[in-house]
This record gives sequence, C-alpha cells and structure tokens, in this order.
Amino acid sequence: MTKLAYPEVRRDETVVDDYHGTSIADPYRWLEDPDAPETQAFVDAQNTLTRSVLDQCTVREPFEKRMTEIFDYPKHGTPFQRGSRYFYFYNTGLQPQSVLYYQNSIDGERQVLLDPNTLSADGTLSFGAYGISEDGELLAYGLSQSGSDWQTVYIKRVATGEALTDKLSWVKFSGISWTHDHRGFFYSRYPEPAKNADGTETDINLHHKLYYHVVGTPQEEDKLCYETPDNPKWMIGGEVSEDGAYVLVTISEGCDPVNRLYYADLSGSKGTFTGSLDVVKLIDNFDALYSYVTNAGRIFYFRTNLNAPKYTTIAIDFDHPEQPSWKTIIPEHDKDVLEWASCVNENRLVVCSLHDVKTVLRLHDLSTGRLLADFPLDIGTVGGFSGRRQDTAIFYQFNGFLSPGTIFHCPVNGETLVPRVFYQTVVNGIDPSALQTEQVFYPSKDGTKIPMFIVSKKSLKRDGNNPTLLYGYGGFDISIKPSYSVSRLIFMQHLDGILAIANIRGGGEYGETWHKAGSLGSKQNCFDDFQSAAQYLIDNKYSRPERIAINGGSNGGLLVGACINQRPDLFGVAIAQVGVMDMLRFHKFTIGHAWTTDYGCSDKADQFPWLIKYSPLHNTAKSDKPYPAVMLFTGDHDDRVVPLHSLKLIATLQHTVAHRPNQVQPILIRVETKAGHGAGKPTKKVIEEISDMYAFIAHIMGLTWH
Ligand code: X98
Repeated sequence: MTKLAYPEVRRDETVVDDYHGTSIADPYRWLEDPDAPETQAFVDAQNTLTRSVLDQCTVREPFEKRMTEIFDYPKHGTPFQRGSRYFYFYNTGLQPQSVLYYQNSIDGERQVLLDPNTLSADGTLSFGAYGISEDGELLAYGLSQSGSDWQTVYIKRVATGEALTDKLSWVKFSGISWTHDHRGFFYSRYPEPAKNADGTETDINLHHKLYYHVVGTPQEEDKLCYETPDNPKWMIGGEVSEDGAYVLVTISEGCDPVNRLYYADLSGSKGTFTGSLDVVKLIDNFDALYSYVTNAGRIFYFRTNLNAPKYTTIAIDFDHPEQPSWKTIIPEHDKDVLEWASCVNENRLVVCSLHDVKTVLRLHDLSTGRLLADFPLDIGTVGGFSGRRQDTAIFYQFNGFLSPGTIFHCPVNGETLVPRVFYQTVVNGIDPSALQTEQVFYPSKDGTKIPMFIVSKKSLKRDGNNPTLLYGYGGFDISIKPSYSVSRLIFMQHLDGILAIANIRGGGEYGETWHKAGSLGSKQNCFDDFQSAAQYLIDNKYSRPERIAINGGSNGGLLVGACINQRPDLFGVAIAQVGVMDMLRFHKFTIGHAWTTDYGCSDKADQFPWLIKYSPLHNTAKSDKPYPAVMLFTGDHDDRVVPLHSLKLIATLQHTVAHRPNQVQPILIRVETKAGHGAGKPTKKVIEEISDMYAFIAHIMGLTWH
C-alpha cells in the first residue's frame, strides 16, 4: 500500500496546560471549536481522503447491496397496552425510522399513530422519549434532529390523530411519565442555552430540572417540581407510581448505578401543583441504586444493589422507612445478576437475570419472593418486555446471535407458563444452520476469567487465518449481550469472518463488582482484558494479529483507542466509533461530567495519573511498532461524545504515527453529517456506515467477497 497524502494540519504549540505540576500540550485545541471554518476545512479534507480510500475497497459495493437486501425484513417492536389499546413500533424493512402504530384490540386493525418518516425528507428526525397516558388517549413524544440528545416534545390525540399545539423545548435525558388523571406529565429539561443549540455545540449541560406539563398550556407555565441549584451536575428524573398515587423523584450525580430517592404523594393534588413538590426524602445519599418496581399502597418494591453487587429486590414500608424494617423479596444470587423486575397479575414478579451473559426469566410471588416458574428460553437475550401490575399476560422479545427475534405472549396468572409466539421475525438470505456460537472463558493478564462469545461458520478451520471482528465495550455497568446483527452475519457468510465478543470488566455482566473492576484506577483492566482476548484468539489458532479487527463505540471507542497505543502489533485493523479520546478534557463538554464516575477527573490530583496513563490522545506513538489500519468514526451532531475527541486524536495520530517510514497502514477518520451518537440514525446512513466499515476491514485484510 502506498503512503497516503495526509492533510497538512496546523499545530498550536502555545496551548499547554498545567495539571497538578505536569505540563500537557494540546496543539489541536482549535479543533474543539466546531463552528470555526478551519475545523470545517479539516473535516472536509479528512473526509475526502477517507472517501478516496473507501472508493478503492472492492467489497464496498457487494456489501452494501447484500446488506440492503438482507436488512429489508419487517422489524416488530414489543407491544404494550395502555387503556384498551395496544401500541408498538414497526418497520417494514428499510424505512428510515420505525413507525408507531396502535390497535384498538390485540387482533384489531393496525393504525398509524406517528410516522417520523413523514416529518423529514432524509429520515433524520427520530423518536426520542415517549409516554402514553394511562387511558391510551394521549401520546407525548420527543423528536430529535440529526441524532442529537436534544428533544422537542409534542402531544397527539390517539383516537383522532390530532396534533395539539403543546411544544416543550430543551428536553434532554428525560422520561415522560403521565399522572393518572391524564392532565399532564413529568419530564426533565435543561434551562434554555445561552446560544442556540442544535447538537453541534459542545457546551456543558448543567442544572437539569424536573417539570410537570399540563396538556394545552404553554411550556412557560410548566410547574418546576424539583431542582438542585447547589449541585448543578445532578440529574433529576420523575416517575409516577403504577397506582398513580405517588411520584418518585430520583437524583443521580453521574452514570454510576446509585441514586437518591424522594417521593411525593399525588393523591390529593391530582397533578395540580402550585410549586415545588412536597417531597419526602427516603434515601438522601448516593450509597446504592434504588429502582422503583411497584407498590401495594405504601409498601414499595425496589431493585437495589445495597450490600448486593448482583442486585436484590426489597420492600420498604413508607410508614416504617428505617432500614432495619426493609424486607428482602428476591435475595442476591451468588452468580446471576438481577437486571430488572416487573410486577404483573397484581401479586407476581417477572424477574430477568443474567447468567454468564445469557438471559434467565423467572416468575416469582411478589410478597414472598417464592419462585413460581421458569420461562422456557433459548440461549440469548430478552430484549423487550411489557407487562404491568394490572396485566394477566406479558409480551417479551427474545433474540440472539443467530435468532432475529421472537415476540412471545404469555399468560402469567396460571400455575404454568405457556408462551405463545406472537410474532416471529423472518430474515431471508442468512442460513443460521451453517453457523455456530460458543462461549469460552479466557484468562486476562491478572488471571481473571473473562467470558467471550465466538460466532463462526460451522466449517471453521482453526488455521490461525480467519478474519476476526473482536468487539468490546467495558464500562458503565453495561453488559454486552447476544444480539442479532445482519452486518456481522454477512461478514461471516460472505467474507468467512468470525465474530468475537469479549465481555470485559467495566460492564455489568457480573454485577457491580465487575463494573468497578474496570473503572477509575482499575480502568487498565478493560484494556488488558481486551488484549488478552486477542491473544486467546491467536493462541488458539482462530486468527493472527493481521486478521484481527478490533471494534468498539463510545466507551468502546476509548477501548480501541487505548489498545492501539498499548499494543499496536496485536491487531490488523482498528475501528473506533464515537469514542472518548481526550481523557483530560472529556468532563468539560455536554454530559461528559457524568462519566467521571467511571473515569475519574483530571481536575483531581489523585486521579489525573490514572487518566494520563491511558488517554488515547496523550499516548500515541509510545511504541515504535507500526499501528494497525485505523478508522475513527464520528458524527457532526454527536452531543453525547462530541466529535472533537476523534478529530484531535486523528490529527495527533497522523502527526505522530502516519508519517513514520514503517507505517504503511492508513490512519483515517470518517465524519458523518446530520448524525449523532447512534440513536435515531436513519437506516440508509446505518447501512452506508457499516458497509464502509466492513469494506475497509476487507480491503486491509485482502479478503475476497463470495
Ligand atoms: C450517558 O452518558 C447517559 C446520559 N444520561 C441519560 C439519562 N439519564 C442520565 C442520568 C445521569 C447521568 C447520565 C444520564 O441518558 C436518561 C434519562 C432518562 C431517559 C433517558 C436517558 N451514558 C454513558 C455514555 O453515553 C454510558 C451510557 C449512558 N457515555 C458515552 C459514557 C462514555 C461515552
């Protein structure tokens, strides 16, 4: 491969910061201004270079064609009931955005409630938060433009389709929770930004507040229900209890699974608030998570990790709220993580757990916790669920690496569980019988056993030559569970690829202990686990370094960024999507401050040493060895992980690595326009991005399409 003509990029050597006595240069600080013409020219030049490489990738066209064919299958969301109506999302196949439908009965005629595809020509307007009133008559829904986290909330009358005039701006990180009188709902928002914000801005998000909106009134009249002016980084949520009698107010200080928990009695007010809610502070510290499950009068059930890193369900009597009176309903399991619990049939609890990264679904008695029955389930993930206290039957969606999705409808009021298939997803063109899944447990650097799924053709030859996509995330208590992916199956079917998913530390696969073992001062464990995964694949003759492509997004983009600096020789290709790359400054932009719970913060003298050791931006070219081929991905409207992370890293990598005589592989970035962190991306953009990614991998590895 001939060396590419990388763009000339200005370095400003005058930008140097002092971190607790250590000087750190930031020569590409100017790339932090998304509106500067120089930044835009940089992006244009990078995109032009990247496109010139992608245009040479012969797999690009067949991949996109095949992906478009196979992805064109109907996708049905898990139905849920409000009032007498059933609601669900549905996509015919390649529609840019899924459509929200309703039916007046379970086998009634389908009617369109909201079709985002009619609202924008290019599909870049997408659904965000939504809530349907208890009687099923009103839909409040957030719309987001170009993948931004900002949403504007509107209201629609279900029966007539009439759009009301209500318009709520500056909504972000919000649920929508209706009071049972159908008069209005709780939601969370930020103050109006000083300058207009459309998702390309990088300004820090502070002063999240909880409001109540009354249908038919202007937003200026919304009741401010709770704010924490002394703690501008705290995040506030509101949820009406299942019986409509209370609102539960939760406060988080970041992404850790811990929250304060307050409640207010709504039974007298019927949502007609005169000012701040009269809250009772049940839990006023950040020692543990308390996630509302249900309540029977003043007996409240919560999922918690208090003294239970794998989570339990407890009952708290609000009339005797002192901790010794709390009752354990579902005790902590020694192995399985309790992911969520939901009350059904008035007195039963559906409990979803993770056992070695595979879903287990069980039915328990609510008041005693006694196990009543196990739901029959294949190996995979329950990805959708609906069922509430008043329901005698539930819907749940199952999927896995080789299973595109089955929605089951199952009565939960009897002695036994007899699920009926409500909807079976059918995908033509992929033969799952030719493929296999295994789960291995490999040792990491410190000996910890890490689970890894390996999906491949049954005809796999362990000759050390197989193109392998190694994917990881490793953070924020998020578990990477088996899921169906057309693009990965195409990689296996047409390029003889292997998919390896390493369930590295930092995630939630084994509860809070697993999460903490890969965060703060132990973040290096994530990178060691991921590198050990590659080593396992090499030692066991699945692949070799040149044939391993590592991939991760967001916190997983950081994982990829850190790993190429630490072990450039271990991988052939690195794809980092929407990654956090500047570990010294991430907390200054949009919601970055919420991630200090996993990462720590460079402002703190005792935490700066953790971050400077692995920050992708600050550790390039520490090794003389050539880097793998690199492609960074970002979107101009990504206001979760702002694009400056990837822009500054690519400028740095091109300066420090790409020009070295021994660096043959390209180091590139792809900046998508009118796209954000991922949610709400229209189907066409998804297919284009994925085709670019696999075409690049195939091009670098010299794979031929068949
Ligand atoms: C976030 O940053 C999620 C942001 N976020 C939310 C919501 N609530 C939050 C409360 C506290 C802190 C962050 C919150 O989205 C929310 C509330 C109601 C409805 C919907 C959302 N995350 C991390 C992230 O995006 C990890 C996953 C969630 N990162 C990007 C971490 C590093 C890279």
